[in-house]
Amino acid sequence: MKKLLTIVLALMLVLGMTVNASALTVAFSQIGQESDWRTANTDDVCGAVEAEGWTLVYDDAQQKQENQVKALRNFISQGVDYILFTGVVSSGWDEVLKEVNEAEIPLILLDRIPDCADQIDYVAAFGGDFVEEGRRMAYWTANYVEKLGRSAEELNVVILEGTTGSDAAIGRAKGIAEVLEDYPNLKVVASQTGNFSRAEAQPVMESFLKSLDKIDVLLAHNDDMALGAIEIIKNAGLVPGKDIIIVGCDAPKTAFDAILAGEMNATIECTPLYSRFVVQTIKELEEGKEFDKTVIHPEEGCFDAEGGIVYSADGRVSEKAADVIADRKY
Ligand code: GYE
Repeated sequence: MKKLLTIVLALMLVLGMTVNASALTVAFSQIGQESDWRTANTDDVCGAVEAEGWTLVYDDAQQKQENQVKALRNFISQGVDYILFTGVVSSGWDEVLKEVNEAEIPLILLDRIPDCADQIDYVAAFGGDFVEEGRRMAYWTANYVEKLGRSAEELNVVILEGTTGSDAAIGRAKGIAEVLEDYPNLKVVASQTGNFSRAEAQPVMESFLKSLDKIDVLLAHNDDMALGAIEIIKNAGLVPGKDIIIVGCDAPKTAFDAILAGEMNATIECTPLYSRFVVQTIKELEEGKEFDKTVIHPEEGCFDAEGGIVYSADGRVSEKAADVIADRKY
């Protein structure tokens, strides 16, 4: 009899906990599906929310700000418990995020942080350090060029930019420009958006190749655009990774494959794996913990074929892609 009671009590406890946990509804306003990074980010965050037994309300805005605004207003009228938000562009969110605040729904900012972040309330924020990622792309390139013994040569650089007006593209452009100022031999001869997408980067790369006599370096704001450009470079009869030094950003497995194939030279890491922060934050908020209003940037590395290239002002050194590819999670 006592044993039965213990089992019933234990069952009630388990059920009680499950009921409580699944009572949470977590909404996620996602940008779209433009890249390997984005797919990994969606899978990671949505998978983790569901694995916790929480109800997920997911919206894919298909790169449109107005769709995100609509989604946020829907989340408010549904009375969700948490909102996860990343903005396709950085400006124009003031009004709708204030509405989220007025509805007193805890807001967790992920990835691209809106430029009005200081004027609104959010409970936690986790995003990439995009300016630093841009700097790293340029540092790696300058040091690689030096290793090749080409520092005295004038090299033409083209840039494939991310989505115009997005935090990630603005930051990376800024970081690249800042560092390249110190390397006048690396001359930016063209810079245009490829919207963070393989397909959209291809015609841009094609037009670069048609209009410029010589391209020595391609800096792509993400690896998808670098991978798209690699095909175009091959079609033009050039050897990617040799005739043109190619550096991207994100570090998904697809970029590692290109590095191992010798077609791409380096990738600066930008992790899409935010679920570990999201789940822990929500659990801690549920327990009453408060967070500082600050944006947390995850630790990130840089990967290339040989390793050993300095890629940051504080002397960080790249790792060999072949050594870490087996453990890549995205
Ligand atoms: O680099 C790119 C994606 O915002 C950091 O968006 C993200 C960027 C990422 O589509 O691949």
